[in-house]
Amino acid sequence: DAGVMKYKEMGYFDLDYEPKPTDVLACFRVTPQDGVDPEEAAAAVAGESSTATWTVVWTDRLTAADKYRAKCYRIDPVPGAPGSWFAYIAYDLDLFEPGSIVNLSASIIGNVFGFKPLKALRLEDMRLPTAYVKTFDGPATGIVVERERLDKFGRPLLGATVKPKLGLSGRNYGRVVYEALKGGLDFTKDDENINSQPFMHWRDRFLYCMEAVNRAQAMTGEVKGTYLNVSAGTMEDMYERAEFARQLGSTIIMIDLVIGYTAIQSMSKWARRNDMILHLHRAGHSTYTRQKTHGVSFRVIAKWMRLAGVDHIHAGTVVGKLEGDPATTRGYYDICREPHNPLCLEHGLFFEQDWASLRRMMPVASGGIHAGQMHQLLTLLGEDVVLQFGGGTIGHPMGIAAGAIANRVALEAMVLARNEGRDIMAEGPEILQAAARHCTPLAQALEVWKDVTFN
Ligand code: CAP
Ligand code: MG
Repeated sequence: DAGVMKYKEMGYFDLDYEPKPTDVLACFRVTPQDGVDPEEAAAAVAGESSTATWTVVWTDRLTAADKYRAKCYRIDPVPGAPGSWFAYIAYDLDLFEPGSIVNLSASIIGNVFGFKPLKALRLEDMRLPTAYVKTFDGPATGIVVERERLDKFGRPLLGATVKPKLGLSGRNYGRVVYEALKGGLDFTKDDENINSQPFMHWRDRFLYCMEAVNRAQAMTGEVKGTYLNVSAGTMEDMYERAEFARQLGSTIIMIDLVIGYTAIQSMSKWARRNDMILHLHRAGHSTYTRQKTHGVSFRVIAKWMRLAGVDHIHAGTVVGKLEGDPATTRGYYDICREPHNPLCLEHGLFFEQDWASLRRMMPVASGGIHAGQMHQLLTLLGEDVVLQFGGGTIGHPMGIAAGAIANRVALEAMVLARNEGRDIMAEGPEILQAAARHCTPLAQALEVWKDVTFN
């Protein structure tokens, strides 16, 4: 019954409160049930995500309640969406255990999303104060060191997810990796649901993949990598797999978001100790990031992951098969790559955020992209990004190596044109066609996928 809510009266709503530089700030999109006062609903969100229960408790007076209570300090109607409000809430730093995403998330998204007086609730963004950011190590490797280890500069990196997703045996899987790397890709990658199934034990996959990496390196004289997915049912299994990848000389390992925040932080610490690049596939995120009125924005997940310390993170493509508009995606990329994010509502950034020297994450663009989109990808996503073509490499009519050649030539032609000062967005198709006159695999790729757009 909404009538019993007295969160405002209990001090969880204070428009005069000025957030301290050390406060953790959150912006929620609140959609109250019909008849519920929006200010009361916003105060309830502050209450439930900090100290409150549904009634005053006797022990309240045994705490510094004024300090521990979160406060809704600002509330604005959501433009163009009657019935929804952006509620800004401040939390004292003392409410959070240092260096623990699990503790942060247990507070901020722990109970409050199921609260009856709310029709829907979405965590839009957070400001993490420097004092809190500094309790995390951040990415183990970061963009600068990754480029140095790979000896690759001045262009996006190229990758491919091995397809079909499931069912290849270890030996055939290794063949795909070899062909793709030999053709010109920098990386190949396990898919999110490749672990240790009956058709391919993880140890076989690692052995065949690393054999492919070593042969491709010898063949091309370039550093190559393959993201070995170490995600597993227990930490013990994950450490064992990561350790084996290290022994085989892999530069990079992969984890899935679904392993959970604690496991991600543990793997990040392992990666830091072992000089390993850590790739994160955001498997599962759309279950709670996609709806505009309910859930958690991916920008919040990206911020948490930079704290937790992954080096690569899937962050969208704009032009591919998966949901994502240009302005919002730009916001995600800025969270990954910038030392400091100014407030920018157009890109969905509700707060200024300083990263306090935490290393930068390499965003990964993946999902339904192909060589014919190279000008769009470079223009929209910039240079510090991994462009990953799964179907767009392995689906090439002349084979996997041809698919890789097509992507590498398209990329290099585009970077060259950009460096010559040409407007690649406008002239992109022309630049690709010109390059394709000297590269049959590219000509074939442009022809087969010419009509493939997902917009
Ligand atoms: C891409 C992919 C990736 C998604 C993840 C897939 O394959 O392997 O999992 O791109 O999405 O299974 O769809 P293709 P996101 O290159 O063949 O499309 O990066 O947005 O998290
Ligand atoms: Mg996949």
